[in-house]
Amino acid sequence: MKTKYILTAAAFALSSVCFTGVAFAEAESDEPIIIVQNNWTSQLVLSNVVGQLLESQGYTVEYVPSDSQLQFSAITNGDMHFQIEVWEGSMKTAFENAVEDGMIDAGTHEAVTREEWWIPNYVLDVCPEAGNWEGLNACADIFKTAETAPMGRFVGPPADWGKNYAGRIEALQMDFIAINVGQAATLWAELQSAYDREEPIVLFNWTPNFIESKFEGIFVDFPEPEAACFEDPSWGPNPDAVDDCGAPSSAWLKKAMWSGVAEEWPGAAQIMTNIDFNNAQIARAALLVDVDGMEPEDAAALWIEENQELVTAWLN
Ligand code: TMO
Repeated sequence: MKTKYILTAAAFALSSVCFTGVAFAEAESDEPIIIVQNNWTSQLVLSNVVGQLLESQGYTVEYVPSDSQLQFSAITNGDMHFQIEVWEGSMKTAFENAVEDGMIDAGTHEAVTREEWWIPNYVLDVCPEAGNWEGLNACADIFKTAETAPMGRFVGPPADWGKNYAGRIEALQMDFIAINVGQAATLWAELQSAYDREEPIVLFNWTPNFIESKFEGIFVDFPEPEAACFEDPSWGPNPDAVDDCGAPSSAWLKKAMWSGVAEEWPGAAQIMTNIDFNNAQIARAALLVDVDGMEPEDAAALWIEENQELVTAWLN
């Protein structure tokens, strides 16, 4: 029943936007447009949104999985063509290096993002200053597990998300050990299990995400990063170390495009440039999968159906 409804919704969504681009699509390359996919939910849904919109205009689309750091060289040299979610907090350096090598910065989303250590609000009952890294560190003991004792456990992201929390912990001389999960689902399973029992937990999280609709909590503030944090040991709380800062608390989300797209598929390049997500739209995409249990393709079709006016504007 559910699937049928979704497919019908998708058919409606696509039929109503279909006619707008057929004329220009005919003059363009028949080669498939390769859309990069990463291993977190909003990216999987929104990459499908892009793909389904391009298909509605007559383009052929392929999805290829890639690593959030290594993807940029593939986009630079044309092996892959488009990435919908480039997060400043974890990908800025790899992205900017690729742009220097000729990859196209296809624009900044309206969304404001953050990727950082995060605690449920109930942690503040037992550690009122935990919203700041020094206050959190003073309570490291309550986060210890058999694996990390006497240090606290920080539940970190999969290694391919380009974060080096062990380095930050060392630079800030914190009493924590980063235990990285293998996949995003494990982050949420650890959170759910702690949350159900109101056990202290500090884990990697980001916004926009489905988390904010399901769990109450806050990001932990670290020193705001500046270029000097990574180059100049004297900068920041530790005068003898680089990396003694957090990720930006108010960060950009960008799109990345192969430089050849504008020539091969000019209409598609225009659509990719037009696409612009806000926080609520991205959180909704994640929620359809992580809370409602939909497959990313079906979630994308429903998302398009829910945002007809918006997508029509992008396509015209
Ligand atoms: C790139 N991510 C949103 C998972 O931090």
